[in-house]
Amino acid sequence: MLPELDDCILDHVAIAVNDLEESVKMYTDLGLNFSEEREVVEEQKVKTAFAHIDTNAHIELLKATSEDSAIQKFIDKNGPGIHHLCFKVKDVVSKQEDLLSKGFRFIYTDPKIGAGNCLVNFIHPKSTGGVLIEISQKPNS
Ligand code: CMX
Repeated sequence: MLPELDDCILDHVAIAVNDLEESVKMYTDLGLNFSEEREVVEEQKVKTAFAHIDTNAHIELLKATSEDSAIQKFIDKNGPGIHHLCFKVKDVVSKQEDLLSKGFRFIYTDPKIGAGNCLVNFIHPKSTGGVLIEISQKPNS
């Protein structure tokens, strides 16, 4: 049974890449269907490309737009690869409060605007067993 929207629903798996269009081509060859849209998210210092993989979930390719981007730091340390999981939540502020009360550590004190004008925050990988997790609220939801 699908979870209610109050629960976490997989929204995307994000992959850090060195070359956005080369990676779009590779995943397109694998059979993914990318939107033509490319978004620069200034706040996160990234350029993104999205492909639907089912009704809810996407693959997000992330290219750093600056040397001090979290994505560039990740690639410098690990090389390209899976960077984070993102779960869609109904209310990011109340989800963050709930998770803080359960001991999770967040990167930002308050959520920020992310790709697609979503309101987002990230759970530190040190409090999730090594997986960076984004929670995201769609605009006007
Ligand atoms: N997944 C798992 N572990 C990660 C990680 C990732 N994506 N990125 C870093 N880490 C690890 C580091 O390797 C380090 O591990 P060790 O201490 O064992 O070496 C640890 O987390 C903490 O590292 P840090 O030095 O405290 O912090 P970093 O400078 O490496 O930054 C993080 C890590 C998560 C705080 C930073 O990447 C961040 O603020 N992320 C949130 C924002 C973001 O990722 N933006 C890009 C995506 C934007 C989008 O999707 O639109």
